[in-house]
Amino acid sequence: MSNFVDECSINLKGGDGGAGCVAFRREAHVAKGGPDGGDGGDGGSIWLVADRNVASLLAFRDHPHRKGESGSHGSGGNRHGARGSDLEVKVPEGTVVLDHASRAPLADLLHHGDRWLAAQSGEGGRGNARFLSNKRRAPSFAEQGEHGEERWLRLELKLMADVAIIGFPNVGKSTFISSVSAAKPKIANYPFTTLEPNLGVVRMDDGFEMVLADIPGLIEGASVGKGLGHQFLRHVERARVLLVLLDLAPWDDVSPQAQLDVLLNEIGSYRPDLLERPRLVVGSKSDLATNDDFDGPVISSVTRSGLQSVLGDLSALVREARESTPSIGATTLHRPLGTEISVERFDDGSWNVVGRSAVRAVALSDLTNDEALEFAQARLKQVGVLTALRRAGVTTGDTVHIGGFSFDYEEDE
Ligand SMILES: Nc1nc2c(ncn2[C@@H]2O[C@H](COP(=O)(O)OP(=O)(O)OP(=O)(O)O)[C@@H](O)[C@H]2O)c(=O)[nH]1
Ligand SMILES: [Mg+2]
Repeated sequence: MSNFVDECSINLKGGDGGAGCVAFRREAHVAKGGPDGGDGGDGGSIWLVADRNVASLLAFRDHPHRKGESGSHGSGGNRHGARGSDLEVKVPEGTVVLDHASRAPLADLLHHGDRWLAAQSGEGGRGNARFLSNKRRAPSFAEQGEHGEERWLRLELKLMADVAIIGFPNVGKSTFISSVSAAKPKIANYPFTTLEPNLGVVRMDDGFEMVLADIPGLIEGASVGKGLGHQFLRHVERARVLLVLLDLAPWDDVSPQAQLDVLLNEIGSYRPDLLERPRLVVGSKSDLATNDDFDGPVISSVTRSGLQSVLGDLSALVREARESTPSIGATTLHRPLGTEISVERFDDGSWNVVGRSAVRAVALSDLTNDEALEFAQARLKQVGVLTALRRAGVTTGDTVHIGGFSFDYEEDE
C-alpha cells in the first residue's frame, strides 16, 4: 500500500545577505571624506510550517525548489540594504523532515503552526564605515554578503484520509475517486473490484487539499467479518468525514434508503461513535436513476454532473472538522547552527577549512587589497583558524582553501 506514504525531496536555499558598501562622504574641501558605506541587509530564512489546510506533498513533486529572498546591498550615506523577508513553506500536519543523504529524522511537524528553520539565511556584509579605526582612517574594503544555506531535504508523510468513501460494492466509489483526483484504482462492473483502500488527493481551486480514501465495498454483516468490509473499517475509523455513496441504478430492488440503513447499521455496530462523524450522503450513477425517491445530492461520475458541488460540500465539512480538532500549542523546533571550525585534507595535499566564521573572515569585497588582506588574516587568527590548521599539521607552502579563497600557508603568521 505504497500510496499511503507520500514523500518528496525538496531543495531549499536561504536568501543571501547583501554586500556591504565601500563609499566615502563627499565634502566640499576634502578629496575623500570619512567612510560611509552602509551594511548589506540580511537574507530571508526558510521555515517549514505545518498547516492543516495542506493535505499532501503533491505541490513539491514537480516544483522542489524554494528560495529565500536576498537582502539588498548597502549603499553610500550609511544606507543599509533592506532585509529579505522570510519564506514560510507550508507542509501538511504530520510531515517528517529527514536528512536527504542519511535519512536521519531532523524534525517532526505534527500540529498546525509547528515550525522549523530549514534553511538559514546569509548575513548582510558590513560596509566600510564599520572598519574605521585609528589605524585605518579610510578603509577601502567591505564585507561581502554571506551565502544563504542550501540543502536538500526529504519529506515524508503518512497520509491520513480526510474522507472515507463507503458504500455497497459496485456503486461507483472507485469511479468517483478517479474522476476527482489523480488516483487510478481498478474499476469494473462487478462487486469487490477494490481489494484495498486507494487514496486520492483532491485540490480545490483555492489550493485547499483533502485526501479521499476509496474503501472496499461494505455488505450486510461486514462488521462481523463478511465480505471485505471488516478489515477496512479500520481505515474508516481514522477519517474525519464519511462520504456515503448510494447506488441510484436499480439492482435487486435495494432502494437507496435500504442501502443507507444497512451501511449505518454496519459502521455503528463496528464502532458506535462512527455514527457521530460528519457525513454526506450522496446518490451515485444519477444518469442511470429510474425513480426519484432519493432527495439528497446526486452525482454521475460518468457525465460529471454534481461532482463539483459534492466536492464543495465535502471540503466544507473537512475544513470544519479540521478546525474543531483541538490545536496543541504550536512549537518552534530549533536546530543547532554549525559554528565550529573544522579542517579537512584533500587528496592533492591541500587543506580545506569549513565553518561559518572562517568563511566570513575572508569574504571581503577585495582581497587583492593589502589592507583587506591584513584584516582577513587578523580575523582568521581571532576565530581560531590558524590554531586549527596548525593542529591539523599544515606546513609552510601548503595550499589552504576557505570558501572561495585560497592562499599558501606561511609558518610565521
Ligand atoms: N452509468 C454510470 N456508471 C457508473 C458510474 N459510476 C460508476 N459506474 C460503473 O459502475 C461500475 C462499478 O464502478 P466502481 O467504481 O468499480 O465501483 P466500486 O464502488 O468501486 O466497486 P467495488 O470496488 O467493487 O466496491 C463500473 O462498471 C463503472 O463504470 C456512473 O456515475 N454512471
Ligand atoms: Mg472499487
